[in-house]
Amino acid sequence: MTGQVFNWLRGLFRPLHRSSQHQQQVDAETQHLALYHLPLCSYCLYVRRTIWRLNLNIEQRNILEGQWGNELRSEGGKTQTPCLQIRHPDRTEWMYESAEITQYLKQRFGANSKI
Ligand SMILES: N[C@@H](CCC(=O)N[C@@H](CS)C(=O)NCC(=O)O)C(=O)O
Repeated sequence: MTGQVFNWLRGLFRPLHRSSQHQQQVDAETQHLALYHLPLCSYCLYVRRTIWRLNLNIEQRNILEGQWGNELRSEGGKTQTPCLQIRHPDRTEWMYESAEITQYLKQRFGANSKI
């Protein structure tokens, strides 16, 4: 019981560990994702923390820099952050809600995921 509590607590402060082969597989999948965000937005912070916890290499695009703000508005439809861009082979998906994004990432890349 104490061991379970300890593992749970440790998990809160350490990113998910994967074998290097598994991490490479995950890295290949996250190449198709990008997070449009603002550095001080609390919703973005929540998503960035999930990305850190899940040990994901996801490109982060600050909408105050370069073309990212314009691209988010013109292609995603609005400038709200956070927004996860998911590049499928045949289309690009723009996922806007922080709760939906974190749930999607946990399901796809969490400790109990198939990958
Ligand atoms: N319900 C959204 C709220 C996100 C939100 O309000 N983000 C702010 C920045 S912290 C924003 O983009 N505001 C501008 C807008 O909504 O157009 C979520 O949970 O992701």
